Amino acid sequence: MNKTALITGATSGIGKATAQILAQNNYNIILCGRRQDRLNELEKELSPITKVHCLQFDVRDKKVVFEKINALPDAFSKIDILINNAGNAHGFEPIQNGDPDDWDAMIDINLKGLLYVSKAIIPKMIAQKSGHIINIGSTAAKEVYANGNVYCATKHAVDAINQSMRIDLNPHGIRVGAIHPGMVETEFSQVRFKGDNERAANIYKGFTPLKAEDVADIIHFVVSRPYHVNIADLVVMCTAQANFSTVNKSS
Ligand code: NDP
Ligand code: 8X3
Repeated sequence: MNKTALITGATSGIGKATAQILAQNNYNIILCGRRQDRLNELEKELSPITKVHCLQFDVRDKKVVFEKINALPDAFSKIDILINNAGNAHGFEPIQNGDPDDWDAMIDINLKGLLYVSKAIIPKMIAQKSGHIINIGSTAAKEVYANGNVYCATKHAVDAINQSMRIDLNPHGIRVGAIHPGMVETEFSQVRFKGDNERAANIYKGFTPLKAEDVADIIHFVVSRPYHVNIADLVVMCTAQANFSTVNKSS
């Protein structure tokens, strides 16, 4: 029987590319995101090759997250793989100039949203005595950088939650691991710079960043290992990047 993967943040970037590669490899997919038009478009693209179901919600909306996950149709109610991917950076300012609304957004989406979705699914995985949770962290989970403050804090928290989940779910035979990408050219910087697309594009000038497909390919590798193999923590950067501020722009 084909496995079912629920992917948050499937309307764009890493999440969308992951839905595409998993669909091509016979996983059933539950696509999550806020933008209904994007969900519809991707469902239309993937439906000819696999079973697809869309869940439209904002991960910050605790009540709706639980309602929608608990109301999944039978064909999608056994979730084998949860990919906690939804998230973004909002703003890029030194801490003294940061906008508290941006801080709320990052803490509520990147951290609390990940917890709500996980809490809605973990009891099902415990009952079925199997499951695989992949938490998308970042190199910002491993280092901090100027102006990254609260985004880095949320990703450090994802790193900590990932480790804690692995310990707490160990008795239940559930696999838990994080993937921490460096710079990936997606809509991420457009969101971080609030629609200043020129500034966003400049971030990736002069070198070859990771593509969403590169990360998706790794996610597919991770989920397709034999069940006794758990890739617990994986950091991936483009060759040009050594850390956030060390990027070889002549490569
Ligand atoms: P994108 O901006 O392309 O995608 C972000 C996704 O998250 C979208 O599908 C968006 O969907 C969803 N999302 C954002 N806010 C919410 C919300 N409140 N509720 C539900 N869904 C939400 O960025 P990426 O693909 O790059 O980012 C995916 C993950 O990878 C994030 O966790 C990010 O932090 C992480 N990451 C990204 C890196 C990069 O350089 N790009 C590097 C390291 C990690 P919608 O707007 O439709 O809700
Ligand atoms: C996103 C990548 O380098 O902006 O997590 O922190 S970075």
